[in-house]
Amino acid sequence: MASTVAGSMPDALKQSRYHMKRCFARFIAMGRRLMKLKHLTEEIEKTIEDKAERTKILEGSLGKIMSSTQEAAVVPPYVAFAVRHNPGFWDYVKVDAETLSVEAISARDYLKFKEMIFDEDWAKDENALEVDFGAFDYSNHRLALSSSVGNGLNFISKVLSSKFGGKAEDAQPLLDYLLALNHQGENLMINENLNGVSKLQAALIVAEVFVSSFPKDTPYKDFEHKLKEWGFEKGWGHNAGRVRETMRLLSEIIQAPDPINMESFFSRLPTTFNIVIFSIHGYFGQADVLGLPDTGGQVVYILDQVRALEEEMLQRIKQQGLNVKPKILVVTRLIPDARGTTCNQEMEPILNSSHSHILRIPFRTEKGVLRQWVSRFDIYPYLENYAKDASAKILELMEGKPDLIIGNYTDGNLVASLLANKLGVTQGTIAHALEKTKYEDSDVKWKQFDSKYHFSCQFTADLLAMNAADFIITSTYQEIAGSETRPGQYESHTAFTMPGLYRAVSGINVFDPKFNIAAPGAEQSAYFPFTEKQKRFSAFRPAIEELLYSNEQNNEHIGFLADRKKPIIFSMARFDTVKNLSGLTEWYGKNKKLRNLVNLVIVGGFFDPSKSKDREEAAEIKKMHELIEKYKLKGQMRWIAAQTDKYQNSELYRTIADTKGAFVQPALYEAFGLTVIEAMNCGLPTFATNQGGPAEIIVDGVSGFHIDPYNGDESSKKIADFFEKCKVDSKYWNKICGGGLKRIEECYTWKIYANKLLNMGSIYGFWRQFNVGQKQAKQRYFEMFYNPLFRKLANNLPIPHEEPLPLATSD
Ligand code: UDP
Ligand code: LCN
Repeated sequence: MASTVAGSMPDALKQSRYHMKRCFARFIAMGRRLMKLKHLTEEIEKTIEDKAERTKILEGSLGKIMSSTQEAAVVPPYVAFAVRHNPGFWDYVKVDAETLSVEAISARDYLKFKEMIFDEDWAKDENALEVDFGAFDYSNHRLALSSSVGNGLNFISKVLSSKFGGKAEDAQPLLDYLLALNHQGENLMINENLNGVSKLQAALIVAEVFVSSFPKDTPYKDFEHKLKEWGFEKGWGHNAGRVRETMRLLSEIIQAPDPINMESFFSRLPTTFNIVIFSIHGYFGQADVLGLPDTGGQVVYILDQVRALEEEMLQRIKQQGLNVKPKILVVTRLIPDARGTTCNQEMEPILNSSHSHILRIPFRTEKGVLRQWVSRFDIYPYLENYAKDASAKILELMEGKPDLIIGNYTDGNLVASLLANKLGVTQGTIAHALEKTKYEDSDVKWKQFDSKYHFSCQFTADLLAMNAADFIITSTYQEIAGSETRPGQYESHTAFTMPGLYRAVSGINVFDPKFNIAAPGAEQSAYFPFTEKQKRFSAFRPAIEELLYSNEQNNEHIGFLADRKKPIIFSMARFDTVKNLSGLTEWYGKNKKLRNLVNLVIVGGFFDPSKSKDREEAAEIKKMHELIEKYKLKGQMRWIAAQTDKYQNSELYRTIADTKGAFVQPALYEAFGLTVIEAMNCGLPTFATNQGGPAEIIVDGVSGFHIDPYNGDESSKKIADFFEKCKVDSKYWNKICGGGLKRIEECYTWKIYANKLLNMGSIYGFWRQFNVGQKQAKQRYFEMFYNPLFRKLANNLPIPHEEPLPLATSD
């Protein structure tokens, strides 16, 4: 696309040439550097001192370009700008600071400018390694509008409709796909007798008339025989009514397809009986694990997801008229030193499911099985062996290949890619939280971060997996393409560079129809409104009373609440830096008004930093102790160690609602934020970070509030204002509570999710065959990077010595 900025910027600069020359002189005066929007604005403010003049310039076309600028790479005499004028749409230009001439440049050249700041030799190396996944985008199947991003399923249904829209023979790929459908070698839907589109078409007409002669609820077995003679197999429906509808759908698709019929036909196909879900790091269990390091929402999400998927699969299989038991395996890591959890057991049935299990496979090194927990940042050297071991076990337990493999987070997604490539199975990925955008400039400054976080491995694995995947599930739009002002997590992988390692000139395209938004829910049998008195888990009341109000200071709680009459503001999270629980404590400590109005309760971590093996957790614990001392919070604040019982936690949210309190989610960045929807489900007004998913979940001022984690004073004021307003307007608290509940009902339930995901499995299973050339080329490219690059990086990571884990306080 032609650069719109290169077109408009010269005129814009010309209009205020005098000031701009001075601004640019200032930009380059400090030599090479990377400037963010805030730096550019500061420099402009310093240069153009006259406020009226400055406002005039910034409100004009130049201001518009500047405000869309994400960053600028200064390499005198040039300043190269990366301008994002809409989600997913980027322009790159370089401006000569002396002459103010403007030239459009490619993403590749822009990245080179950036590299000049951090590693000049690499930038100038003509043979520096470039990654270009875009080179394999043979088809033009790309969305064009920012507003359509994340709607891949719908788009693919439209493309397929247009492909089958002409002659009947166009439907040959669909016929081939149907012919290949089977369950353990037994044909489904049709057999070889119907091996031509016109044969199928004619047979459908006869069969539909035949089936229509039976009452709708006639079971399939009563007319199965005749259909089989004509070449039809099981799978069309459990009774005459359903079979007829499915046949009609296919006839209409062959005659003149439309996207709605297409999606509904694929949703009926018997394609998915066995699903493998990888979630490797952390402690994956059903009790006593939440809040342990690296163990949070992903575990909750997957267990709820599995139950919803199983229910949906059982319903579909029944409606297909089949007698098949679905199988879902959640494949995770077996941790011998399991800290009192079940993570050292190989198999565990998933509670409230009938056909789903957790399968645990240990990490194997040359010295044997690794006993201790490993941080998600250090996990890479084990994954290849893990994939091999998992593959053998899965094939054995499922008695064959799965129909769908879903990965979770970087480690699970990489292993899912390795396995899906090897077995030729449809693959979906879920990031939960891509790490790259959480740390500013983590790509270009990767060398600074690498010893601690191993981003070289992580970003490479992410890139490989997102390209290998047939479809990508996200929880929100912002995860893919961000917001007006902030790039999305996937978008940040479009073009980036890690000088000395590789330059990704085309990493991922957010307009790729593989992206789909399917938001999770919260299990409503646990998270229901505080007003539903008869359902409440009253058995937990004494324990919660103890947790919140007992004066004792022990291993489970410190601090106390002297004034029980005050409402409580509550937060709960893993003790990662990014969760910013210490930030919230500091805001509270500093804001006298807020301290007068409410008490603070924090749930997370434990109290002895020396007992944490997780770097960030230990630092956060220390900081919390310091803040409690500094602001003398004892008496107004209660810090409770991580809580692992979901039902008790749900009652805790409701108890906070009883105090007419609020939930606060202050994260510096939150990919989605399950606690936000848990709190909202319980009817608790919620203040959540404007950085990431919660900004999309909550409509500010209607279903809760947004807060800016980088502006603590403003955020704590907003919370205090809310409680003041509640004092004068007795209905206000209920209004926000009701707004939150309404929002949840409309958008965040597991039923909607499971239906969408199974539809994706079915349609993308066909789509990958439809685009087999591109798929194979990408797979080869994947191998080319995996073998010499990723493997080498992963094998450089240290393997820890065997050593006993320190006892956890919560054990
Ligand atoms: N959680 C918990 N106990 C704790 C901390 C968190 O049960 O001490 C649960 C919380 O209720 C939620 C999940 O862990 O279900 C955290 O998910 P979220 O999406 O908020 O954050 P993540 O930890 O995945 O980054
Ligand atoms: C990981 C996170 O960090 C959260 O933002 C999500 O809610 C959670 O996974 C579930 O997807």
